[in-house]
Amino acid sequence: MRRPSARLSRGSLGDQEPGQDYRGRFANEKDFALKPALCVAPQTQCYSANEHMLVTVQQHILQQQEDQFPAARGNFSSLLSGMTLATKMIQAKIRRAGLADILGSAGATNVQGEAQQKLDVYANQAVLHCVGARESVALLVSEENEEPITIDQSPEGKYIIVFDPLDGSSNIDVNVSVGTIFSILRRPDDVHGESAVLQEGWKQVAAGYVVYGSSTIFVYTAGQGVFGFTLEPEIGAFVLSFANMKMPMRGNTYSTNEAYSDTFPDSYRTYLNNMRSRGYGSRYIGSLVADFHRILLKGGVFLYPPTKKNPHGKLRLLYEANPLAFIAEQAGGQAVAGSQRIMDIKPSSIHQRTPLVIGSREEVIDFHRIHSAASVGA
Ligand code: AFP
Repeated sequence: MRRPSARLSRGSLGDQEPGQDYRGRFANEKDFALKPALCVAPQTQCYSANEHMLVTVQQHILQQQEDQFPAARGNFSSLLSGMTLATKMIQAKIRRAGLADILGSAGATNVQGEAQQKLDVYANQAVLHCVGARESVALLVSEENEEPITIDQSPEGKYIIVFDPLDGSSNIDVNVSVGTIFSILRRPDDVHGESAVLQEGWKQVAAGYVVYGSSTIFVYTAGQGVFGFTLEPEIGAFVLSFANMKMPMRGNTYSTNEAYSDTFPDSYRTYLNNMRSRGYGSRYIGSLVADFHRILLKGGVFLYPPTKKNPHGKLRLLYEANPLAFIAEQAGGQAVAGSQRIMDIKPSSIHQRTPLVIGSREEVIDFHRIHSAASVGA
């Protein structure tokens, strides 16, 4: 793939990424100090879009990196800017669903054996096009492609982008929120192809998602807190709307496909019964990004357990569970697969599935306690 020169101005993050010291830690409570103009709050702070004080996602990333990595070359921020461009293209198509011929099946199945929607195909092409052309990309891994796509095998190819271009796509035809999820990894020296991608989640350099809902929101972490930006349609830019996002320690809802609960392992059923007996409500959209976004803002827990149909869980470790786990932990929450922290799982294949329990810290601790007791008793 031919790439244009994409070097950004001095001061953005390039060779140096945010700290990668996530090994063995459940929650990273580090606070991140931004310049006063961005006004960090200990709790998630909502910004109303004030035209005199707009902070775009690009400005925000550059400002973060200027403070932390003054010698950086801009490669990393260029990657994130490629993602925001792709997601703006995707959202523009989604907003025209029903007007243009973009609803329905594309007539093929993807590597997961799932029917590809026309918008799945478009979203995949948009990300491949916008991110693949950026300098420093070594490999791209998409839910929609069986094999990793090699872009640059030279030492200049430093980053691996793993993504689900359109999560929840079976919901598009009925006008329900969908999303894009991505994770950025550093390619280990002299390692190429699939083995370069098979890294534990704690090695992620950055992760994020976009939820195409009543508004379009971009949420990302580069290991220094979680920040949310709302697409301002008038100017076509993502504008800072949630600074230093923190997930509430508890919520009052759980999110799972209860239709499968008869086939959940006992510990998951015990945990659900426990929550019901404490008066919890249920909310399930069936679009992971949308379900997660609600939990990030309001607290609670999302569960996709092993089921009879999917004994290893349904969700994908590398481009669904890991990026959301990174964001959850950065926001003070947690994410596990049974008794194992999601970000400690060593992947064995790029499309590997995993069970997932993710959400507020206290909720996941409750689950973990019940699950561990059941394992000991078994
Ligand atoms: P689709 O992309 O095929 O709609 O799948 C969405 C998804 O991967 C994830 O976004 C949901 O949380 C989960 O599947 C829903 O699965 P169930 O339909 O089995 O509840």
